[in-house]
Amino acid sequence: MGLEEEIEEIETEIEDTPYNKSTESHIGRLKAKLAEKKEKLENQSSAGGGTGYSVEKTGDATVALVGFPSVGKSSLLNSLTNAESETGDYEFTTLDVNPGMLAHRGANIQLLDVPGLIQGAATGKGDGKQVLAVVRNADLVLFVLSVFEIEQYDRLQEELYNINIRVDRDPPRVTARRKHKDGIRVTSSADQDLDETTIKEVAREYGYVNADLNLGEKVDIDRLVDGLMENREYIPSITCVNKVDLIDPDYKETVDDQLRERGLDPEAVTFISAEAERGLDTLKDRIWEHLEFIRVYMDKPGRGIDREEPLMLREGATVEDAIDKLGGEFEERFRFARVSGPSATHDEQQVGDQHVLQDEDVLKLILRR
Ligand SMILES: Nc1nc2c(ncn2[C@@H]2O[C@H](COP(=O)(O)OP(=O)(O)OP(=O)(O)O)[C@@H](O)[C@H]2O)c(=O)[nH]1
Ligand SMILES: [Mg+2]
Repeated sequence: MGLEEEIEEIETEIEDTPYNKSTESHIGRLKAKLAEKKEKLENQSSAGGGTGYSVEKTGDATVALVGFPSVGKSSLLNSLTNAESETGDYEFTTLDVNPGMLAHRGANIQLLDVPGLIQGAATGKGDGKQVLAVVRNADLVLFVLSVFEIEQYDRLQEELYNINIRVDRDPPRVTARRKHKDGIRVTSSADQDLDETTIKEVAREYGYVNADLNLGEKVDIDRLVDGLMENREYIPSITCVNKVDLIDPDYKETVDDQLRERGLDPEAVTFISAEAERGLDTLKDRIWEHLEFIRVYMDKPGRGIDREEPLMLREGATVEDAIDKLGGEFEERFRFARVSGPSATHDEQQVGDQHVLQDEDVLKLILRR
């Protein structure tokens, strides 16, 4: 039996097993096994040589446009950036990942026009899976929906979930530390619905024999599995609705309802027309805001503080990240840094490379000769 059949069989068994206390640990074991098999399958298919879809990350952040064929992803890329991605009134016009650069509020934002999502993409049929793999490296997912096909949102979520992308979720607060003896010990700072037996079964399925397992939140089986796996990507998202030039104003109410049904707040969703160039400034602002940039002003020897062209970093960035971004010889010659501004306790505070920077800090690097 091939891996794919095995996966299908386990999936069917999970579906057919009613969920209750007496089956919980069995289901837990099955889900753990399923995750493992899926990972194996993924490794097999990515070992099969060049994907042809790897795109180098450039700029200050990367955003992936994710949507079904013909919703207007390429049109949007073209109207937001300098790129010229082919557009067409037939499906699957775009077959490669096309990058474009959006310069907005001091940041260079790389947008990736990802080919239209296809049915079964995440199971590796067609090229869908490799295409979606590009999304894993993005800093933000921009879902593109057509105003008449809001229900596609469900499918997009599902496909990303299946390739281990967790959209709009923080990583589970689950840690597992291997030991040499004493079996699996579970500690938890939250009340758990799951039985300790189930939790241990799942951990054991992952090859933990002796380990301290700490749960910092209430988990269900899926979250627990995610917490034990290392290949999950946690990426924030925003959603836009395209082709609004085609609807009557009255129809907007219907669209709003369809969005709400999916847990989307119509106010937070951006209504645009890539073709009539409507809503694009709002969309740019929202992309910028969700990327959580911070501006760091470099204090350069002999030249003073450069407030014109701040270094664009992301929230949580350290001095080390700043050095990385600057490139060149700074890394080798770095001794320490002096920081003034929001992250500093006082002006010119001396810090090391692990110091976390904040928006509008002034940074001076002290280098070896
Ligand atoms: N009326 C209207 N048509 C649009 C808009 N945006 C795109 N279109 C049209 O929709 C069709 C598909 O647009 P594309 O940009 O090629 O769509 P895509 O999502 O890149 O499609 P694939 O590459 O096949 O995945 C084209 O005929 C566009 O002219 C819009 O805002 N309004
Ligand atoms: Mg396209």
